[in-house]
Amino acid sequence: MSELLQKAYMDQLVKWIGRPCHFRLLYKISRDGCSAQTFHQKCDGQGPTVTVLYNTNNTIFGGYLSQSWNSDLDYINDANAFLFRLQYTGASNPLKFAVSKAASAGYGHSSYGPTFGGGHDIHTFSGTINKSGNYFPLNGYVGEIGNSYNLNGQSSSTITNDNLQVTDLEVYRVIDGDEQQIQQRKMDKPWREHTEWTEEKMKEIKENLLAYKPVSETNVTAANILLLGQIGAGKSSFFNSINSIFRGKITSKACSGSFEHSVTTTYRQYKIKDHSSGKFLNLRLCDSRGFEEDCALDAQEMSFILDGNIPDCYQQLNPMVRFTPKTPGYIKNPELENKIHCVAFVIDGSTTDVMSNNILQKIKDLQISLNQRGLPQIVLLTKLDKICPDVNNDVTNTFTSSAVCDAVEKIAEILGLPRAHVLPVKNYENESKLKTGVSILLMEALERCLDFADDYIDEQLDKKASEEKWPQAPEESWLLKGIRYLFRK
Ligand SMILES: Nc1nc2c(ncn2[C@@H]2O[C@H](COP(=O)(O)OP(=O)(O)OP(=O)(O)O)[C@@H](O)[C@H]2O)c(=O)[nH]1
Ligand SMILES: [Mg+2]
Repeated sequence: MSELLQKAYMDQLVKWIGRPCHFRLLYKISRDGCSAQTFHQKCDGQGPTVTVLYNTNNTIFGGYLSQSWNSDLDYINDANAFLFRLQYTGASNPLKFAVSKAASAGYGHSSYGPTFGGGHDIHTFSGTINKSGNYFPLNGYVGEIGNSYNLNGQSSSTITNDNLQVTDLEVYRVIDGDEQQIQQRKMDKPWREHTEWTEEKMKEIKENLLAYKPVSETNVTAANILLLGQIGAGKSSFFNSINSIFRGKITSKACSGSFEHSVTTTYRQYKIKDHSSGKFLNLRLCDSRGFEEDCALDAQEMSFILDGNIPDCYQQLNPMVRFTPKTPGYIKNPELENKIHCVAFVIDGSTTDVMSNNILQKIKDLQISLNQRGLPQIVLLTKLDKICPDVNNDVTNTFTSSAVCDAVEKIAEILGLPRAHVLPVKNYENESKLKTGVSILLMEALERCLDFADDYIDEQLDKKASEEKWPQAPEESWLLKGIRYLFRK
């Protein structure tokens, strides 16, 4: 994703606003599309906001309103509003322009993007603007700047270069309080019940996992859990972390890291071996290529993975080369044993605020085919340590951290899943030794995946039993179909 306001500029805005506050991104045209409708959907009624424009001269400017945006076709009265310039033609050059006519500080119009001042001082755009090359040619104007704001000797050209070709436009909600303090805010009561964080508890969960067998009355020997999500979200690290726990030391069997393209290029159905007993757990963690911003998901390939047609170790090297029934290794008649039994979306908890629409759409499209198959979905919310400094110090603070609670609620809402389906985890990534708390959180998440997988396997058995009891009507012959067609009303 392109621009995101630099910390130094955020600090400058906090100084101008004049009270401890921080920012949460509400709307970003490069992510959400440039349309007045979307702007109002995301920003109306959200309280104080900062609007930031980044033009192709490398100038950053915008405006602050302490009152909410609305679509009332009326001016917004705001004595605290101001316009600002943060950077001019590539160089940091911050200036604040206080409102001079508070009664017309902003203008709320359902067909307009963010608009400041009577006249208007800054009218960003109206309707919908399509991207042209690497910028959005906004159809508003900045030539009237100075009508409702005091320009202190500056002009539209020294504030904006008279240029409304922007690489991005962002609107941030201004939230009272210092971010660090808010992130560290401890809740009086845990937001989710959690038992103990003891060594005994860890052993107990480990034993439960070792004793796990998929629901009886099937020939399914292992539950298949598919890890899906954006590149770099921590899919391979989740497998490595679980593997480390049963290995008794930190290992990194699956390649992990941060690159522009997915580090994982081979579809793997990893088994996990408990090194103290030499036994394998009755589950497979299926690790796959990460979703990429500019690369379409191959729906057919995904169906093959879900339905168990794709073998272990299939190279997903080139997303342009499709897997077909002719590809060597294709499993023609997969059994329930080969199918995926639970899907775990692995989502980087530190990016829930800036997840692109593109990636979200990919997940939502996928959810449709998962729902059609009745496949249970879970979210493994990773990188908790990056969401909350307290959790970074000690993961046993996870369930009293308001920042983690917010992230869980947010992702549950975005994906339309119950909050209980979102499981916060911290992968082993920087540790040299196993830690009780980290392992408990990871293993509890795995236990939940297995519960869900069991539900699915059970449901498939029920379905099969009722199909055997009530066989489906045989397919109508073409002759009958033809007769029915001829005599239809
Ligand atoms: N701080 C922190 N970093 C993590 C966590 N989980 C994973 N990482 C780091 O995030 C980066 C990406 O992790 P991977 O496990 O390779 O991510 P992936 O989802 O498998 O990515 P692709 O295979 O590229 O699709 C690595 O540098 C990991 O060390 C976590 O819980 N906390
Ligand atoms: Mg990976």
